[in-house]
This record gives sequence, structure tokens and C-alpha cells, in this order.
Amino acid sequence: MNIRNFSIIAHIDHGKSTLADRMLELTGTIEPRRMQSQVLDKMDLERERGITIKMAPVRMVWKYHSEVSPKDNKLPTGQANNKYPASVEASASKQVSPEDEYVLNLIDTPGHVDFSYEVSRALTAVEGVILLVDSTQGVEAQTLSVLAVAKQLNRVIIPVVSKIDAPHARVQETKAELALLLGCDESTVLGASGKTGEGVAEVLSAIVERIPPPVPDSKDPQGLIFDFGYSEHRGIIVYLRVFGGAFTKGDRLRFVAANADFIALEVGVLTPGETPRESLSEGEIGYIVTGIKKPGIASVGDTITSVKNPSRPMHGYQAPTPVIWASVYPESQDDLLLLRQSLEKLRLSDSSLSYEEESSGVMGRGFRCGFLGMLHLEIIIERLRREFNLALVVTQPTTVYEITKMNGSVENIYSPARFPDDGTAKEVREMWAKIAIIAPPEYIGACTQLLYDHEAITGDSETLPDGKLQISAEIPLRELMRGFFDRLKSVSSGYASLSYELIGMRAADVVRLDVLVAEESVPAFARIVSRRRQQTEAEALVEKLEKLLPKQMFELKIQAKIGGRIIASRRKSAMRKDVTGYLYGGDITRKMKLLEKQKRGKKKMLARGKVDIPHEVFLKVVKGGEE
Ligand SMILES: Nc1nc2c(ncn2[C@@H]2O[C@H](COP(=O)(O)OP(=O)(O)OP(=O)(O)O)[C@@H](O)[C@H]2O)c(=O)[nH]1
Ligand SMILES: [Mg+2]
Repeated sequence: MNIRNFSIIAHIDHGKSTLADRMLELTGTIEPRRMQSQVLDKMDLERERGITIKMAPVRMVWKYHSEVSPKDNKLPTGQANNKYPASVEASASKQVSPEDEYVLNLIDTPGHVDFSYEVSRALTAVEGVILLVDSTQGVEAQTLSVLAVAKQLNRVIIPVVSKIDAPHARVQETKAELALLLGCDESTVLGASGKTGEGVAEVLSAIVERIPPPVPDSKDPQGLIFDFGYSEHRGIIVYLRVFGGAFTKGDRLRFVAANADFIALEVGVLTPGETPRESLSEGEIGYIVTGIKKPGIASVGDTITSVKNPSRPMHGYQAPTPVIWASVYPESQDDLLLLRQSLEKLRLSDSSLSYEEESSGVMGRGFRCGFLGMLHLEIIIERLRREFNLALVVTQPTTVYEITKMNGSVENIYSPARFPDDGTAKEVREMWAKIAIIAPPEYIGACTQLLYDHEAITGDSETLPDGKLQISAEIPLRELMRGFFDRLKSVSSGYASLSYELIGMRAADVVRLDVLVAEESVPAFARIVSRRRQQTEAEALVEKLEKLLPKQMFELKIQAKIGGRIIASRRKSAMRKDVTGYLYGGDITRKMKLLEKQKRGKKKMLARGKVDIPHEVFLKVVKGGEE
């Protein structure tokens, strides 16, 4: 069997999934009547938002003819600009016969920065990548960061310029830019349109010619788990790349790290739906149904082998680092068990989700969850709601703070409510990130201002081949998560792009801001804010709450408190419900009675001081994340 394994990587929206559509069509993998746009984006949320969230493996069969191969396949490495020596090599072409059938295993990846963990996992399963650059946009920040991952793993890179049909496409310029970036000859950069299908056959041929076939790593069965899913009936389904031997239905297999055995209930390939096969052999990408229903056994990066002929474990993955945490509580404590089960299940299809149980006085019991970014948080919460029908309260997300107490003990704090506000901390440290922004020169002023507003330390900048500027800076992660992405997009009319990596803990100048509604502290609204912005944050927050909270039967006091002192407050006037409106006629005593009753009711509520804060208000305060 001739096999080529590859992944498509790019900045968000550069056309990966649409290019994959045309490949699936051209190879006859999906019948035309079942074709739809971005067919690999299967989740409702992916389709609604028009973005890929999860990587998607798919197997295609391509009848290769040497005539459709790109004119110039001789890929010299390290030319003129040798800053990015690319591993672009026509290494496979020697082994290609002029006409043959090839199994092409494609893994489509997400472009959003929150999901870069998906990219790094996908790339461990393949020998080469298609690096797409949108010809209407040029190289953007994530282009550089996904390229860096591909280079680190030493993958063969096929540079392709996408959307060549678009009216504003700058095909030649983008090709030149990409060639400079990779240090390769411009003639080796391909062009394709996922809309018209132009150039797609050439890309498929280049995959056959330039990407090397898989080389077996071991004689004994050896598979690397790069993802897994869960089915109510069949338990955990692992997605794996086979690096040695074969896996056959009915085999007794083993998760090496977890040291757990199971029988392969089914093995198969993804086309893109699950298609059972007798076995999966070396070089292939496919799935195995394990029947295991217990959480905590399957993990990405683990090796699968056979019990009879075990192979050595493969080099796995680094565990993902959550960058923000938020508490998730069921609206009704009756749903606590359901929430726990739902999180367990989600964890089985999203290995980057982490959580632990916690309890808070007012909110009851819930879970402290770690996410890879704001979008990841949003997606998980939305999935909990939709797929498990849960009504939830989610607290203001926060980054981690490392607190050194006066007595020298050190504690990591993931929740504002646990952050000391009484001066017991000797030192507070927080995570910082290194970021790269790429933007056209006319937006650099606005970007620099934004960096300043977010407490960043701006570093070098350099001009890229197409005239855009790349600025590097260091910024507290807290400030990056405070709507930085959205603001950057808005100040640059969408032209600036951003990538980031974590660089370590540094001293933080932050304070805890508490919110009181009707004189009662609402821990879910507590947040940790920069001292520099404490007053503006406090004022904006009470103003926002004044707008969002529904009127009560009494005047509602909304206050912000820092270190025991109220620093901002608002009052929301009471609602006056006309309880006598439906009465007509002259019975004045009846009217008086009703009004009296209303007054008593108000008093009672006031005494209880209890305000039911609607779910949407919690959401809006969380989602806005800032004022
Ligand atoms: N004109 C034109 N538009 C395209 C082409 N390919 C994709 N698009 C459009 O570009 C947008 C993004 O396309 P996707 O294929 O979802 O991009 P993606 O790279 O998969 O995005 P993520 O997975 O979220 O990173 C969609 O609106 C597509 O219709 C193309 O070849 N030509
Ligand atoms: Mg996509």
C-alpha cells in the first residue's frame, strides 16, 4: 500500500477546511450529493461559527498521474533568505511510479490560537504538512507559530497559497513572501482555490511526490494515540497513527502508560465517517473501539500495543497548559452529579479540558475548570449546555496567581474568591506571555497604544517581506485574556494577527475586587484586577451590573469593594408594579389592601436582602470579561 500522511496547517480562516472539501471531492471520498462546505467541521458549534475546533482525520484514495504534478518539484532548501531553513524537500519523488493509487491520510487542523494543542498533536501523526497562506491576507502570526511547530518536528513542508480565485488575491506577492519565509524557490510554492478547485490536483500530486512514505518504527504493534472520542454504546474510541505492526479486530491490546488491557472491538479508518476494516497496519491512521467506559484510562500521547507482542512506549506529548480558570456551578445543586458526568464525558473528547471539584458558600458545589483560552472556555460551556442540557453559572475567568505568604508558604490561586485581600501576601506572581503581532504599518501606532494599555513591555519590531511589521512584546497573561484579541482586531480593522507563548511567572501588582449586590457579596463577580486600573474597573463593573440586573421590588445597591473599602457604587431604583390595575369600580379599601400587601412584600424581600441574579447576567459579566 502506498501511503502519505499529511496535515493542513495555517492561520485561522486561511481556507484549510475548504481546501480539504475539494480534496475529498476530487478523490471521490465523499459523494457530491453529500458534500457540504467545510464538511470536516462536524460539530454544530464549528458550523455555526465557521471555525474548526477539533482536528479531523480522513482517509482518501488518489489516483496519481505524473502529468498533473506541479511543474517544478525540485525543492532546493535554504536559499537566499536562510532565516527559516525549511525542510522542504522532494524526498519522496524518487519512490513515485508514474501512475498509481495512493492512500492519503489528511488531518485538518484548527487555526485559532486556543487550539494549537490540536495542531501539535496532529503533526506527530504525519510526515508532512501543507502550509496554507491566504493570498488575500499574506503571512499572519499563526502562520509563523504553526510553521515553527512543523519545523521543530522536522516535517516536510509544502507551501501553498490559497484563495487564488478571490478578487483581491495577491497570488504572486504571497508566493514570493512564502518562498522568502521558507527559504525555498518561488516556483515550488503552489497556488490553489478551495472555491473553484483550481490547483487542488497539483497539491495532491505534490503530496505524493514530496512527502516521504511512512517508515515503520517497530515490528511489534505500536500506535500513538493523538485523539479520542466517546460513544455511549462502544465506550472510548481512540484515534491513532500506527507506527509498527498491525492492529486487528479481536486483538488483546494495551494502553502502555495507563497499563490497561482491552479487546479491540472494531478497527477502521475515517472516510470521514467510521468505516470498519479487518486491520490497521503500519503507516496507517485510523481508529480502534475499546469498549472502555471508565474515564481516566485513555490519554493522548499514550502508546497502544498488543499484549502478546508488546512494543516499547513511544515518545508522547506534553500535557496542555491551561491558561485560564473559571468555576462552573449547576444552577440547581440537583444537577451536580449530571455536571460531573458531563465533564467526564467532555474530557473524553477534549483532552485539553481539566477540572476539579470545589465548593463555595453561596454557589454550592461545582468545578474549577482549566481552559486553553477564552474561546475554549466559551465552547466547553456551550457544549455543556447543549449536549447535556445543563443550566450553569460560570464565574469570571482568571489566570493563576502564585502567592507567597508572610510565613513563606507558597500557594497557587486559581479563583478570585480565594485571593487574599487583607495584606497577608508577601508577594504575588503571575504568568507572562511572549507575543508576536503582525500588522500593516499604518496600524502599528494603534497596536502600540493597545500594548501600553494592557501593561505590555514592547520589544523589537521588524519588517516582513510584504511590508507588514512584526512586533514582539511581553505581556501579563491576565492582560492578554482581558479581551486583547478582540481589541487588536478592532483597532486594526481586522488586519493584525497575534500568536503567543507562555514564558514564566513574574511579580504582579494586582488586587481583589469584590462586588456586593444588596449588601451581599457575590463571589462569582469577584475578580482580580490590576492596581493601575482598579478604579475604572470598579466603576465600569457596577455600571454594567446596574444595567444588567433586573429591577427589584426595592432599591438595589450595587457596590464594588477593594481591601475593605467601597470604591464605587450605584443604585438601581425599585420597580413599581401596578398591583391594582385590574381592579375597577370604587372599592377603595380593596385597593389599599393590595398596596399594603405589596409594601409588606417589598419589606420582606429587603429584609432577606436576597436578589436572584439571572443566569444571563452572570453570563454577560463573564463573557464581556471587561468593561
Ligand atoms: N474566495 C475564496 N474563499 C475561500 C476559499 N477557501 C475558503 N474560503 C472562505 O474563507 C473562509 C474560511 O474558510 P475555512 O475553510 O473555514 O478556513 P479554515 O482555515 O478551515 O478556518 P479555521 O479552521 O477556523 O482555522 C470561509 O468563509 C470560506 O468560504 C477560496 O479558495 N476562495
Ligand atoms: Mg477549518
